[in-house]
Amino acid sequence: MTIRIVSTKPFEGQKPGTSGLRKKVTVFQTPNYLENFVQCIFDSLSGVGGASLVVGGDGRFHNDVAVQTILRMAAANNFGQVLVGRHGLLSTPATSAVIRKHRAFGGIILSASHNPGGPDGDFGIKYNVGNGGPAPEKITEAIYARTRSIREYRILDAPDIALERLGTQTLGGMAVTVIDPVADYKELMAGIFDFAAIRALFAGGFRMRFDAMHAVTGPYAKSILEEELGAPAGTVVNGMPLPDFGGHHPDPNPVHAKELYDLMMGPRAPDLGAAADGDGDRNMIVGRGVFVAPSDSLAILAANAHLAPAYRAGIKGIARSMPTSRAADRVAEGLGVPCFETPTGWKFFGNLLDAGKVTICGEESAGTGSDHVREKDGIWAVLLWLSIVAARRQPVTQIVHEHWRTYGRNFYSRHDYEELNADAAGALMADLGSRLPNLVGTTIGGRRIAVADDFAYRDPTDGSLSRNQGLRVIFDEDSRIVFRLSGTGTAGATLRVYLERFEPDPTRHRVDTQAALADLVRIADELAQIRRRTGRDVPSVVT
Ligand code: VG1
Ligand code: CO
Repeated sequence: MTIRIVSTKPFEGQKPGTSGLRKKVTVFQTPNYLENFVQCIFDSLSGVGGASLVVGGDGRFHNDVAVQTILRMAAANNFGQVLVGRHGLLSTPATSAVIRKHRAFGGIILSASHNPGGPDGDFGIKYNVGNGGPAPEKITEAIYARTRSIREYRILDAPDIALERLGTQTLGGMAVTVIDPVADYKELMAGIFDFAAIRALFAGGFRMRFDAMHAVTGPYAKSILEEELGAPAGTVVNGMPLPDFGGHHPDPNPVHAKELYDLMMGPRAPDLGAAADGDGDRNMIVGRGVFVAPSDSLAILAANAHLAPAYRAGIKGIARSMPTSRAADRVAEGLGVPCFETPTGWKFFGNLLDAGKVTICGEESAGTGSDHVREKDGIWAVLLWLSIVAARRQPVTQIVHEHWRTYGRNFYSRHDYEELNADAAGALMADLGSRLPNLVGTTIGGRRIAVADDFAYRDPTDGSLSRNQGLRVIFDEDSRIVFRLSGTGTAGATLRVYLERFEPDPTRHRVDTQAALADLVRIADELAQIRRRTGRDVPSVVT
């Protein structure tokens, strides 16, 4: 087998966003497009000779082709071993777990997460480092810089690896070990949770529905919930990973997981509804008649984590992304532990977790996780919820309502304006950003602005500074509006408007979220001139 050195030219725009490089499948199918990016990853790392790499993806269209290419390139770039999930499948949190357990040098995850798949959908690739977490900005910036000067890549001329066959095969001088994508992850979960307690919960008649959205979590959920924990067959729906996710967005929210949501709001609702996204790092939790907002879920999981064995001694701290509601801050305060506010994207949690400063992390976009891996973890969140329900012997609804009574409620919603003209969206942000300093101390819609700034974050462990992480407008009486442009979309620009208002009064906790936030929605439009600048009267997605 020979190593070919292929000459190539740089592609525009191979800049990793919030979570890796995401483009249309058709872009990734352009000759050399994937190869260039993979070579730039390898070129940005030192010491890969003889090292091991983990490779897997969420099973979306093009996953199989990309995996074979990456294997051949890893062999040509002197990796010693690749661990790859059977059929090229590995969820994002499982990849993180495998990297850590096998002390791999790093990993490549093929996913565009919650974005739609199929030949006309999206594809993505991201690199994770040796701690199991997404590459920090220093590395993603080096990769991007490299994409602008790349001249050649290395690839082995070799036949495809049989990805359906467990065990070790060789590719040139490199070993390729096909692993069961679920085994290591399941073992990790068994060490964190009291499986016997959850088994007893199901044996006692507790019923749930888990919607895998035809994405990667199907095999994990079936193996853990149904086979290991005794949930009845049929608990997991849409459990077969499909290249086009059955034509849906594998995004676990009330809009895209509508069938599950409607079931949970209806008379035949089981005790718990849950769903996960394309690559298995996000989760949605719904109780009978109550949707648990992701920010609330983070706060509730943090407040109750001690009910699961791994967290029995208490948590060290909580970290949340800046736009995530401040419900978690109240729990941290109550527990007497620190709460960190980071920019959007899981890569910012890695250092805090490595330094042992925090145990639980979360984002408003339905991601929660802990120090067991360095990614958010959908199934973990479901298992922690099940543990809490089993220990407290209360329905989800009651747990949520009691939480609000104890800590107050942070009404929270995100309004997305998708596929905007990128220039118009950029101008909106630039204009608002330039006006922020003058807004402090002024009053709008009867509310006084206490803080208005462009969020910047200095990492407390390595001192690195990340600027332009979202525009914040914080009002006196504990309400807040945040404006950000998405870093994961593939068409035009997406404006995210995050709205939050704290309500201490329990008699007003059952109000509809959108009604509770209605005046903040008006203020957001007045501040940023959303309708005028984007031509949109209403957001495309409200979560
Ligand atoms: C979105 C979410 C962010 C999340 C990111 C990756 O980013 O807002 O919280 O970390 O997706 O999640 P953005 O830049 O579009 O707002 V995943 O599950 O898509 O890897
Ligand atoms: Co995801």
